Amino acid sequence: MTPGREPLRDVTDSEIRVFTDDGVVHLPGILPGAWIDLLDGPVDETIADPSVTADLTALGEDLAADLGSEPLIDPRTSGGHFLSGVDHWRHHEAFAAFATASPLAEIAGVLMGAGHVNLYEDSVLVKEPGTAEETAFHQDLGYFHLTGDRICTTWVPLDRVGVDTGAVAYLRGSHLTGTVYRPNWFVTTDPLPGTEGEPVPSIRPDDDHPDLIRFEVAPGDIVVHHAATLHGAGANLSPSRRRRAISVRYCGDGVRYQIRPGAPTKPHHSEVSSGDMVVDHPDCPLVWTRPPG
Ligand SMILES: O=C(O)CCC(=O)C(=O)O
Repeated sequence: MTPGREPLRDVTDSEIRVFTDDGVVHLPGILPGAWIDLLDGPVDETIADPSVTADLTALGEDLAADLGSEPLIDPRTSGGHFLSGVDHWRHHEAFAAFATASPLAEIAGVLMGAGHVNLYEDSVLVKEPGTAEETAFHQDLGYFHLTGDRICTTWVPLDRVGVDTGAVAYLRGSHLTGTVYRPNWFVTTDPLPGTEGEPVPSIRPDDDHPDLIRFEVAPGDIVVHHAATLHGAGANLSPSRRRRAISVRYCGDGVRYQIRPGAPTKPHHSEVSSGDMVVDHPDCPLVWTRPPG
């Protein structure tokens, strides 16, 4: 049976303020364990299937060989793989339930002060034990064909994650600058060909920077960041601990399509133009509406 939409607790006013001011907030103990249990098997199934998941470790090696790119590697470890896929909700019942009928959409809507929420996409992001690749600093907005303020990512860990196993690091307040940064390959800082935007500032997840923040998280916690917040993640230095996470990305009222050259497209993007309002569509469904009152 699919677990329900009820979170374990409400989002507090102070958490809404932190999200608004910092562009990221850690919500401990909010997601019922039944959702984690439901996703455990599907995530492993997904990363075992190369038709739906990319091996970003191999991609980094290919980019280094073909383009002379420099993968962002932590030399203290090797042997693990960074695996990632996108839009699993379109093909897999458990991912679809999680993205459309879990507490996530309401949590995103409340944090964004939205009247309604549409699903943009989901991603699986796994760093197996000994994964040397960092996640290059980037801003989600440059990958999304969207513009507006109410766009966010909910990062949901399936394992305990700390600094040594690939915690995500966020540049506090970076969502407030209005800058759109050029998307990169995730495992190198090279921009995706044909994309536009400002170059991402040179930051590594363990830089000693006063505004760089990371969270120790456990299953049941969620970290939500604004789509304009700069972030990246460390390597997984552990020889035995996995770092599995699912990101589900949402947008709310006031958000319009903005077709960004070179960024990855989805089927319905060919049917819309820059400036069109995001409305309910099978590829970008309405998943939450604020109750009256
Ligand atoms: O999990 C990671 O390594 C990066 C996550 C991320 O960049 C995202 O979900 O937007």
